Parts: sequence; structure tokens; C-alpha cells
Amino acid sequence: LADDGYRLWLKYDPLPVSAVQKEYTALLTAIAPPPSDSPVAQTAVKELRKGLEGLLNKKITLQTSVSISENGVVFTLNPSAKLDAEGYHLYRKGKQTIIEAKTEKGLLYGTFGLLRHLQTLGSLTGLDLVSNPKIQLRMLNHWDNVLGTIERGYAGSSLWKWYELPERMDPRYEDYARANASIGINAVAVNNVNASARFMTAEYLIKVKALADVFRPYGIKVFLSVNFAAPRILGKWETPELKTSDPLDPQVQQWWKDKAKEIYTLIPDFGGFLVKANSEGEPGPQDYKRTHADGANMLAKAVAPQGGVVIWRAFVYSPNPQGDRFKEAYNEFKPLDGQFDSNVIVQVKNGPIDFQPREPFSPLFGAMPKTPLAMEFQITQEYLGFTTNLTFLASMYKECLESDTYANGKGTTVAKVIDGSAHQYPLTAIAGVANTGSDRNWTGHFMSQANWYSFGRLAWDHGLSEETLADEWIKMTLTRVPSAVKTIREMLLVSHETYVNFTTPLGLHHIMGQNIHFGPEPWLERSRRPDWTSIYYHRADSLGLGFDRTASGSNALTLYRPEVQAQWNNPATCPLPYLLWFHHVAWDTRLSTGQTLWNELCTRYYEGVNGVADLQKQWKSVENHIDEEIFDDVAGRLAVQHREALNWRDACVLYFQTYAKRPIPAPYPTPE
Ligand code: GCW
Repeated sequence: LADDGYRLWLKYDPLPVSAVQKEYTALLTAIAPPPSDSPVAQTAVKELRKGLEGLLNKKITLQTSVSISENGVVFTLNPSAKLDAEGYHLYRKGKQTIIEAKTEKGLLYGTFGLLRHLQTLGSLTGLDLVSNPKIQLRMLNHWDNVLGTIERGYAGSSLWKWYELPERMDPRYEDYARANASIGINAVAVNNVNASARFMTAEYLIKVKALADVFRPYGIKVFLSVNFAAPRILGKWETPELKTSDPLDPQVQQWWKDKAKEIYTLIPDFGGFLVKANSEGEPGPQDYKRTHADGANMLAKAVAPQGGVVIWRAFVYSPNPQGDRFKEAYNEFKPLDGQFDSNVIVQVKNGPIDFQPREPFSPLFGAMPKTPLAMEFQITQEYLGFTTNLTFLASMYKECLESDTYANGKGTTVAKVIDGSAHQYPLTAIAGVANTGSDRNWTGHFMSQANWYSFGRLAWDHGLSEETLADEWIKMTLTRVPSAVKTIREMLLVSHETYVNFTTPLGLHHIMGQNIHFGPEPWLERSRRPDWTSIYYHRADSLGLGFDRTASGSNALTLYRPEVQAQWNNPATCPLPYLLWFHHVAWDTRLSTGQTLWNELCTRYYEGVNGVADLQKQWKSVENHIDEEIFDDVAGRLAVQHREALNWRDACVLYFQTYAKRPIPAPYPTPE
């Protein structure tokens, strides 16, 4: 049967006969469930049995116990184990294979850990694997709307069928929860941050409760994005009528407290609120001359009695032709450090602008020691080629997480900021904007499943390398033939840089098509706002290219620690990936590659396209090892990507040439 991609990495087809497969078959014969009837523990048992029966192609019995001299898997709930609450320890004792954890959730993650070990053909001999999550809240943010559309979603429509809920429960809700649990995701915000106030109505809350009930046995908490003006919008229908959403108004505060109570009655483990306020036209506390802290703290007080948290986004920027959007979030949030209630987390996008193919890390990381900062990555490929481009994002996530903020001196990486170790944050969180949708294979581009997978795994352990993540995903999802694994791994690892090369090389950014954020539009000069044009960002002129963010320009570089500034503020030594982020460079300046800026720019665009052709060749070479349906799907999308890459290259090279007035260097052909 052809594989339609629905099962993601949870494929439990029988393992081919091999030494390890024989080892598994001999050792894993029965399961002794944990002494707990919690739904999460039951999920763990159900998943382990399903996985083993599939992979080993035999019945696995459940036994009340498996003794030390019997082959089998034993779940051990040990509250005094030296593990974090959700961590696990997999090891062998006599003939037993043990999944040990302090909590039922730990057992669930341990189960998926063991299955992953088998799916990637790890040996059971000497098995001794301890794993603890480095970040507490590992979240997906869905930008899903009431009408079933998804903002910046490209894989079909929303998974949530609001009009059917709560009476009809699509079985897919549970499949979704399984997939998330298997990679350690434990929280989801189900609706768009550009939030409809409807999600706060009784009509919708029972729908959300129905989803929460499906997710709970998989260890997943539900959050809701809120419209800050909900009291005013919905208060119109209440008596007495509420005419404001001012966070300092006692009636508004009471409205939110009552709302929180209503939600917690339905969903006792409700996670809390996610808020986009005073950003891109959304309402917020500034509408009433209050600060982000006033707004966040008001909501925080509403959910505090039930242990909820408020995740307040820092994605803010106002139109200022003289200013630099790069600095806006920093300027608005940095002064508020220390003013937020203890159950508020501020969620910051990885870069200072907006999920561009490549951005330096946001200067807020390391700058707010008294406020827990969460990372927001995009998994959906808004600026990364939608579902027609193979772009493995683990490389991009790692580049950001491993960037050094120097906040406490050398080695204070972004990862250490968000995992709480740098500033001892009591709360830690990381969010990925989901790339899932109603497409049969969940993510549109089959290979984009790897981005969902890698996000979850990195949220659990940011120390995992992109090579490891690629390997795991390929073996669990596509093939275990070593030569094919190697080729596909190489494809994944180079894919992000390839995409950057044919779209925004050398630190260019925000030159994409304006409305749908697809394809090139570097020539865009006019828009409703200056910072929604392209020329604002690339600043091409007869002299050169790039945004000067040094002291002679916007001076945004000073938002970083001196050590970071020292790396980036000299155009001669600034790493090339960030060059045009920080410097306006003359066309004839010689770069560290030995080429002039103009020639290097052309080279990157042309080599980017050649890189896509290489991906096509590599994919063709593994054809015999890949399911036919998946092979054809990816091959087709790579061909589309090649066409799109040519379009990017020709559009950008010809456009920038009108300023550079220099020939395209040999051996590259001039576009027609
Ligand atoms: O990247 C931009 C998107 C908007 C999005 C916004 C945000 C949800 O183009 O669609 O709105 O970011 O993150 O709030």
C-alpha cells in the first residue's frame, strides 16, 4: 500500500530481520503496566503496545508483573528517581527493560523515547538513557481562525472543525495529540493570536473543552489566544453594558476573573492566555494609555488562582519612517523588565524583524533578566517558501539557539536564556507556530514534517544537533537504508542555506512579495507603511546595498552586548550571513571570499538555484528506497522549487543590477 504520509514519524511497520530486530523480538515480549490508572499512564501502555506489536509484528501481552528473570518491559513509577517531573530513564535490569519516571507524563515520554530508540535501530544491550526536558512549556501556536482558515497556514484548512464541535469529535484530534506527545510537546494554543473574541464565548468554550479532553491523556494543556478588547466587544451584550477594556478598570478586571473561572470550570488544567496586543492593529492596553505590563498583569491576576500563565507577545512595531523597526520590540519591552507579575512570560520572535529566512537573534534575549522570555519560532514556512520549498528548519533554530548573547559573559547562549539557566527564570517556554493543516500528510510538503518533528525535539532538548534530528526523522519516517539516510540527511542539512542563497543572501531581508509573503518583490517602494516596503530594508543605491545599523546609521547594533557588537560592527569582519543586516556595503568592496559584493551577491543567487538542482538529483538517487507516493510528491515539489528559485534569482539580480550597473560575472548567464 502506498504511504500517504498520514502516520508521520509514528510508523510502526514491521522491522526487517536483522540482529537488532532479533534482539528486540527476544527481549520485548510482554508489558507490565504501571500501578496507576491515570489516563496518561494508560496512554503510555496503549502506545507502547501498539508500537511493539507493529515493529515486531507479534502480539504483546499485558501482565500484572514481569519479573527480573523474564523478558519484558516494566513501567516503574518512582517519585524519588533523580529525574525532572517529565523526564525518564530507560535501562536494563536482569532481563527486564525498564521505563522509569517520577510521573505518568514521564512514563509517556519514556515510552516514546523507547519506541524512537527501536525505530532508529538502537541496541538494547547496555541501554541506559536518561532524558529530561530543558524547557517546561513546549508549545505549538496555531494561527487558526473561527471560519476554519489558518493565517499563514499552507497545508489545507484548520484541523479544528469548530462547527462540528463538540458533538462530533474528528478522530484526527487524537492522532494530532499522539504526534505531539511523541516529540514532547505539552501545550497548544488552538486559535490565532489575531484572536476573535468569539473564543471567549460560552458557545466556543465548550468546543475548546472538547479538544482539551482529547489532548489531556497525551499530557497536553490547552491555551487560548485572547482578543484584548473581548470585554468591550462581548460586554455589549451584557448588563450592565461594558464599554471599555481598560486593564485598570475594576469592571474589566472582574470580567476577566469571571471569564477565567468559567474556563477553569470547564477545563481544570487550562494553561492560560496567549496575547498579541497593540501589534499590527490588534487592541491592547496602550489603547487606554496603559503599558504592556498593565495589560499582562491584569490577565495574569485573573488566571493566577488556578495556576494559569499569561504569555504576552513582544512582536510590536509602529510605523516610523525615520526609525528602525529592528529596535522597536526592544525599546518597548526592555524598560518593562521587572514589572510583570510572576506568572507572565514574554514571548519573543527569534529575530528582531519577522521570521525572515535568516535573522540575527533578537537583542531582547539576554536583556530581560527579570522577565521569563519564551522563544517563538515559526514552523509554518511563511517566508520560507510555503509548501513548495524543502527547507529543513532545525539548522535555523539551532543557529539562533546557539548564538551567544554574552549577557553573563561568554557562553550565555540564547538557549540558556530561554531554558532559564542564564537568569534563573522560574517559568520557561518555547513556542512554534504550527505548520499543520487538514492536508492528508499534515504539512503539505512531506519534508516539512521534519520541521514539526525537529521543533518538538529541540523544545525538549536544545542540545540535540541538526544531524541527529535529521537522522532520527529520516529513519522513523522515510528509510533506514544507510546510503539513502546519508543522502537525505545531506539534503536536509544544506536546504536552509540553499533557500537563503536564492532568496536573501548575505543578510538581505524583507524583500518578499508584500501581501502573501511569497516570491520576490525587492522593488516594492510604496505601501501603507514604510516598514512594509522592500526598499526600507535593502537600501540599494548607486553606491551599494544593505541597512546600516552601525553608529553611522540606525545604531541598532548598540542593543547588543559589546562583545556581540564587536563581532558585527566592522563590515570587514562581520560574518557574511549577517553582513547586509548591519552594513551598507559598496558594490566593489572585496569580501572575505575574495569577490566584490556585487559578484558575491550574484554568485549566491546562482549557486542557490544550482543547489536546488542538486537537491533534485540527490532525491532522484534515493528513489528505490522511498515509498513511491512520497517520492513523487517530493520530486514534484522540488521541481516547483527550482522554478521559484529561478524566479527569485532573476528578479533580484536584475533589480539590484539597476543600481549596481555592473555585469553578471562569468560563468553565469544573464537572465532574459
Ligand atoms: O509574520 C507576521 C505575519 C502575520 C502574523 C504576525 C504575528 C498572526 O505576517 O500574519 O499575524 O506576523 O506574528 O503576529
